[in-house]
Amino acid sequence: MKRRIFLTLVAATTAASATMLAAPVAQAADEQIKIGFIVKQPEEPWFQDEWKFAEIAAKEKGFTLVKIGAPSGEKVMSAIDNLAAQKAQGFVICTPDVKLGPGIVAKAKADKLKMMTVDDRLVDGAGKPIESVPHMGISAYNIGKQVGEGIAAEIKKRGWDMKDVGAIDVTYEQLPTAHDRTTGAADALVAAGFPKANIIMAPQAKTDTENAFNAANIALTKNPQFKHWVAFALNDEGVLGAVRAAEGRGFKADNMIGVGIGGSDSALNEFKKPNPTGFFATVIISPKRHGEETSTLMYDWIKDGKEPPKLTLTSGMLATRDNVAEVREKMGLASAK
Ligand code: FCA
Repeated sequence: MKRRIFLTLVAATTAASATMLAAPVAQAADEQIKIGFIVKQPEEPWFQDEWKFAEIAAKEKGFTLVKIGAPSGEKVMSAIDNLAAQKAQGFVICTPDVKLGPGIVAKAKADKLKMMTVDDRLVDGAGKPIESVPHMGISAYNIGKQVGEGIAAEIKKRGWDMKDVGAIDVTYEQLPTAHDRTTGAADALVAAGFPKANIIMAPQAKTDTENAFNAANIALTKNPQFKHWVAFALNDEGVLGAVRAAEGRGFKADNMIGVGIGGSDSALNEFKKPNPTGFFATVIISPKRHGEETSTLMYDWIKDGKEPPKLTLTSGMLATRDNVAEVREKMGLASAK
């Protein structure tokens, strides 16, 4: 009797170890690396470009990319749960609201997902950046300065008297990177001799063209004294809103110098128009670094346990319709379209 039980146990153990031997293979197939890429405004060309470059990384490294648009806090939270349910191991995110920071960090932790942020850095309850989460953003203040310097150089080239020029400063103060960009632009203008009083703040309610258009219209209506206008904002979409508003009041390419930040389709389509518009230039930033490099960093983290650098700030290059192709080439973006 005892002997029979013993033999049964041996058989059972052997069967179990056979299953265990087979297990790692089955597990490896299940454990395909899956990475989420969550963005706040999926309709914006910049974010489409980020996704496109993230796809390139996914193809090259052989991971699965899950693209999710999440324009609200609720959508972000369900996107993270959804990624966990799909057995993703991590995600890259540009959040719709940086103040969601602590909530997003807690959710990722509860779902055991690695996370890094792109473009917009999360802040804590006191408004300080959450430094424990790896982040890749643009060097916002410096890029803003490039915008302001570009505008100032063009004002001088056209021989405008700066006292006759108004500047539409399309602001979005609740987003630190937006604040830093427009502050950099305003500072550079003032440093070039532009009267500070001629810089008109035009707060936008959302970071899109329509809201910038509405904000710029108010600035234009309230300031009929200016002969010429210039405009800057956190991105190309904001400047396009100001350019369209100015056009509506008769300030066309000859009397408007708008300089954006981005260099995705919003800017490229404007440059492709047969006649120049008030959208004079853009500081091209890199969706390749922000899409391909971030997702590769996440992949290496999941695969090899190598954590991404805590903070990476990328740079940009000013481009007008005349040299946009050349600048895109220099930034390694030429083959992407
Ligand atoms: C922010 C802006 C985007 C883009 C990105 C780099 O998220 O909203 O338009 O400029 O930074």
